[in-house]
Amino acid sequence: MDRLTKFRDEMKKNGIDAMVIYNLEGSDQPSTWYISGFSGTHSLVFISQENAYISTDSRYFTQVKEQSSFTMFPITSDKRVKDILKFFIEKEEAKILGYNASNISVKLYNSLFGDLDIEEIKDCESIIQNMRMIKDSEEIKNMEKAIKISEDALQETLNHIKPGKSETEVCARLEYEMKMRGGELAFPTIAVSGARSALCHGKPSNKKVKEGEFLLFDFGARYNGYCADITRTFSVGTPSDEMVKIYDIVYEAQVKSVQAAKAGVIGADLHNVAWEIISDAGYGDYFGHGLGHSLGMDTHDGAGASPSNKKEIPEGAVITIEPGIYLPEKFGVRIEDDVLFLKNKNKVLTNFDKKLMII
Ligand SMILES: [Mn+2]
Repeated sequence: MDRLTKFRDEMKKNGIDAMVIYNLEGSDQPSTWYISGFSGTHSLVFISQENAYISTDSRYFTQVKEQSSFTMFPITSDKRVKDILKFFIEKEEAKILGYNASNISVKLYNSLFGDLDIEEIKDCESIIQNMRMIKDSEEIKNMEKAIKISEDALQETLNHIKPGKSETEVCARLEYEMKMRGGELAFPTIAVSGARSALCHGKPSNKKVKEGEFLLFDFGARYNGYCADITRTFSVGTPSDEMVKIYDIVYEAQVKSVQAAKAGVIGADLHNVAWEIISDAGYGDYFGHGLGHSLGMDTHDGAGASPSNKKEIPEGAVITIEPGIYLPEKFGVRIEDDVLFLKNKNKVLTNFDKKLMII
């Protein structure tokens, strides 16, 4: 079944006549791209059972026709977004609308939906989120390509790391290598070393990388709309005994969690596989985040292996598995793979070696 047909089935189940997806300067670019094919940063998508429309402004008139099969209505200075939305509603006689709540600010909600001639408008973002969570083979290919770009870039970057280089420099090298291979950045790269590696989402600084420190990269390319998200922690020169000990615990937690990953597992249960190993080793207080999240057109595009997710992870989901231990003022270790959940098994999409590597 194609995406639009499936989407319309779900619209019926949710009792809506039409779905509105408004993408303002990229605010809902992934869902817009997913359902309409249009990857630009400004558009109004309107889907009813009979028709599918897309509106954009003059920056994108050529691009939208190339990318989307939806009927195009141009946004112009005398036909603003609101006028076009009213026109769609009237034309399709839509009384109950759905929209993607997370990607609309209160201000935008009021200006866009404030005085429409409709009965109801409700949050239906779960429709597209649930669909996006389950990847088809084409999507997996794009993710594998994004991962390949990322891993090749990391491999090359290792040749350029020496004590004395700053975090910013090695970060720039990694991002350059991803871009040179045709990738965009899925998110700003994390490259942190020494005590700064204990900052889970630290920003690269001008701190210089030193012998006997960890250097942690959390990074990923985006290819054709799909993201990679990988973390590797390297030892620059010989690690201390404590560094090796912590790395081994994280490594074991990561490997065991990957082994337990398969379709149907409850997100929180999978998180607990890692948490118990880390906690039994005495470091439970230093693993503060969820084990992993759904990955796709967004870096965090749905529920994953977190303590709060009591639902089963569906077949076809790609979830990151990324336990970590962060010792404040000392160092941190995280190892992250991207894992495709299948019936009774999984496929680890990342290939980069994850044993402790000394560089
Ligand atoms: Mn991640």
